[in-house]
Amino acid sequence: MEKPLCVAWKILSSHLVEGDPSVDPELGIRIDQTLTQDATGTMAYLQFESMGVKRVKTEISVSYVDHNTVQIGFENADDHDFLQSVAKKYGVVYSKCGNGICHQLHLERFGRPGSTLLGSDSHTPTGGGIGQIAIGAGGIDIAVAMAGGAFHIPAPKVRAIVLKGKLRRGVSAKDVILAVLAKYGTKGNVGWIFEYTGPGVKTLDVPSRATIANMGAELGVTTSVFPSDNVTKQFLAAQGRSKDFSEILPDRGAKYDDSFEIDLSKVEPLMAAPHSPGNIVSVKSMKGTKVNQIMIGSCTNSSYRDIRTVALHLRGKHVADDVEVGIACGSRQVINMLAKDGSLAMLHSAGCRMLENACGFCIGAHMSPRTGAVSLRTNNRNFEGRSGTKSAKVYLVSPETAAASALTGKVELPTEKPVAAVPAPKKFPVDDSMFLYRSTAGKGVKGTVIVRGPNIAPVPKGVPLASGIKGVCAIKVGDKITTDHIMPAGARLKFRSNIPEYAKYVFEPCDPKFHDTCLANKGKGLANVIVAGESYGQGSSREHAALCPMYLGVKAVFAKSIERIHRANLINFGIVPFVFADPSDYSKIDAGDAISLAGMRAAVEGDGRLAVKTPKGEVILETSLSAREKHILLSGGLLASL
Ligand code: MIC
Ligand code: SF4
Repeated sequence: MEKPLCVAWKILSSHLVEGDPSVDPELGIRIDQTLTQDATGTMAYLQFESMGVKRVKTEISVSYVDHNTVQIGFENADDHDFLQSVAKKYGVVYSKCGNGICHQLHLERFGRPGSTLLGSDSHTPTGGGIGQIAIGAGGIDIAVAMAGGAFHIPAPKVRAIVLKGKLRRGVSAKDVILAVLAKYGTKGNVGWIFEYTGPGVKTLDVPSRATIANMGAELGVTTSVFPSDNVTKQFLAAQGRSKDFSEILPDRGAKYDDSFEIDLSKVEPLMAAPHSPGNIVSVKSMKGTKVNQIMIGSCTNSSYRDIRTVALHLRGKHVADDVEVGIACGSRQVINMLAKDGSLAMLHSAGCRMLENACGFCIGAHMSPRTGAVSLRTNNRNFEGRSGTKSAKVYLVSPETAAASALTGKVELPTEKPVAAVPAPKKFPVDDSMFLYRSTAGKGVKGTVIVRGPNIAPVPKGVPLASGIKGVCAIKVGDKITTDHIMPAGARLKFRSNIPEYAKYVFEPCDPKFHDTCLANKGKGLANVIVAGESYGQGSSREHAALCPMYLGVKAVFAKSIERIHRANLINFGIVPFVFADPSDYSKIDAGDAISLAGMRAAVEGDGRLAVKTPKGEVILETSLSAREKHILLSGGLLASL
């Protein structure tokens, strides 16, 4: 790449192993670090095992346990044991359950400016807060990266988000990313990297930058990145990691494909109204709305800075009688700091329920609100039903708005009675005792036997794409179908390591009969097709949203548009991601319609154009595939293609 370069291209070009950004639509990059969490990790490691590689080949790979921590029944504990033994065997660092949430922990202890990080979780871009190119992907892509393979991204366009000024008291990083979401929404950003730059950047500490980068996932971008500057240097020094620091600033005159300026001093407290993180309204406009529940934490807002700010709001006061407040900190480090400075006592005394330092409420695995509740939450997604209560109205807010509202049980403006800013700590207390196998990282321990309880089922493999297939529309869904609709989490999360069992719940919130319909069609030799509207597969990186449909005989998705991670997961599991050449053709297909897929293999081999006959006439579909993607699809998925 030619200078002057922005931060994103500095890191990408130093990791480029395949493709030329000026001509190729797809690039391969070398991955330095990987992370997995337990809910996606079991599949990632099962797939890694089946690749026959002896040990991980990355600079560092970390296996976190933070999602499936409730342990009602044997399933979660089975998964933990499996993950621990795999980590030991293959040279992965294992973060024991109870250590904290993967993104917060990785930022604290491993994130290195200038490196690449690939994680089996869509909020992996949190690492952008420390100057990493950190990307979320499906588990099998992480397995490939752990085995030393490249990761492929569409050659990105980079948008500069130019920050100037300084946030007012009571306004914080969450409001900034909500302002970005207000401008760009949750769709139409596929293929972009958002790079934060400008004089306002230095006014934001690393946890605040991480909050912004984290929720970039909701924009649907490839990732978000901040420069690595003096603020980063101070953060790493305070974590005892000065050796990991390197300065990465944009070159003077760096070129961007687009830019947008935000004057931080003008940002208002904002909230995302039900049921989309892109549905932004001002807190002012909602002031006085009765609230039933307030949940604080998640990988977006669970740093010491965030929870200490909440404690300062609640100090010497009590939460309103008719509101329940739950707080989940991001890590043991955060909890230890809050214990030491008295914040924990302030929060307990104020009547907050202190939860485990895990994903919990964010994924509907704890404290689901009551029927029809208004729940204010500091996490990043408010998809319908994700809280575990379909009728609940979840609003995403900053910790400041959450805390101010907890006191009255109504939506309050945090700028009216702001608390003092929490200064960036000079020294964080470091305790790495729950990171196991650090000394054998990259080497592994010979003779380790992998522990496989009954919850660990073998991973299914796809079959090569046949020609002359007859298909049927197994389901027709609308716009913005998230991976939570396709493959629900919450109470179903414990089946992540058991595909035949988990597959029973595909599309449970949309059509509980989907599983039976698909198996019946499969029994008749028909291929299942999913028909969808805009932004199909928004949200998480869970490859189960492709793997379980593959298991049920789904061979193609016809959508108006498909989100980045989900599209990659579909290809990885041999499901062809088509878009309608004319979006109005969506109305020509209904559930149960016969669809001839006779030319699908030829379309994948050729230019990606497929004409299908439906009862309402011909429909033209398109898919734009790289040679690598064609090979995977024709083979029946990534695992089958190796
Ligand atoms: C999420 O926030 O939706 C999750 C749960 O963390 C997912 C991962 C998963 O489904 O296991 C994600 O963000 O990728
Ligand atoms: Fe966990 Fe929620 Fe973050 Fe996903 S978004 S990693 S469920 S805290």
